[in-house]
Amino acid sequence: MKLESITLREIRMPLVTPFETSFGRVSNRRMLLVESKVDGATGWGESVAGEGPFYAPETVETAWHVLRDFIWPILKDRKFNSASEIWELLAPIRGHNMAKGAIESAIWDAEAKQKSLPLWKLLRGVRQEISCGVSIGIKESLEELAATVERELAAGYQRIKIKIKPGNDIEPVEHLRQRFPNIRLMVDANSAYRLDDWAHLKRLEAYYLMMIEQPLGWDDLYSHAELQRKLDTPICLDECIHTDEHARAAIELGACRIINIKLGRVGGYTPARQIHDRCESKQIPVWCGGMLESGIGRAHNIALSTLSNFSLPGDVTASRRYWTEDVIDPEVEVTRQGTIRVPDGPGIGYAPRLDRIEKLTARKEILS
Ligand code: OSB
Ligand code: MG
Repeated sequence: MKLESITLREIRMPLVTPFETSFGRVSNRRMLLVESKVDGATGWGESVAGEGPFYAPETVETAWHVLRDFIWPILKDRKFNSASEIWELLAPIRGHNMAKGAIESAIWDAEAKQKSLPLWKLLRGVRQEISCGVSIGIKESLEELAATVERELAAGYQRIKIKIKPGNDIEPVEHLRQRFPNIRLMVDANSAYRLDDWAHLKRLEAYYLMMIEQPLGWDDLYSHAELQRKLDTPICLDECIHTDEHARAAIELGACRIINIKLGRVGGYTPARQIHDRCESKQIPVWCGGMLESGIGRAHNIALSTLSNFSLPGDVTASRRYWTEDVIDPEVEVTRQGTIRVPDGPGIGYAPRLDRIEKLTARKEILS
């Protein structure tokens, strides 16, 4: 196989409602899409880098720079046998996983299309329907939060995750537990606490949460191990797990009992599957996180979620929760049971809407 060209596009899309986490609020998403041509087949990927370096060190700008100036020169004219070799070819570049994940996933899509196979089958996925939960941002009031939860439950979603931060944690959790005693509930702090806050975090244990996601420092495995020893509730790591080595360390240190896998955070399908397989062998369940993706990234998250150890509902949801109109056809839809039926078409199984993508494009560069 040979990569003939890549097209980088930055698209801008306003969110249906602003999304607030402990590290900030986003109303307009900027997303970098990668279109790759491999032996005549076209594959699509999305970089999940944010507008600023607040979730992870990368941004839309750094991803663009690294794709154009470092990744493209390595991959152009390079022969490879399958997309599974791309990750290793990019090993000389340290970090920049979101840039790597965007192109790596695009090449997987192209390979699947070339073989007329759904991507999830090429990846060794085992399920045709995935379970969905929702991630709900920090809200102005408890009433607004409860109304949002009510709506998502009515839509069928199987578990509720709310964002928390210091000063906005115990109260919303207590309120939701009183109102919805039996739902599967969890929280995500996006690194807003310090180990010193452990006694405060322990108060959350009164509300039987499924897990507490990423309470401490974005790269601080050791403190999470100390915290996990003090808590009965499982810690789930997100930000901390950017390599398979970090996953290994986290598991061996006892820093978490669950891992959230995001394609972009770990650099693509090859590392995502390594982490998935490692967790499976250690009986650590995983689920697929989300990064407010357009339909392209959403489609990839669906394919990833078909792997066997994705045994907990993920943050992969219907297009309409975030976008008035998505960039794929059909849009991602969720059943009344809170599941997504995995498409059976070749590649990601959703067609990019080129007309709409072109309209949303703020800049574009073709490398060939
Ligand atoms: O921590 O999972 C996170 C969104 C942006 C950055 C980080 C996170 C999130 C979400 C949203 O929780 C998940 C989604 O795409 O629905
Ligand atoms: Mg998270």
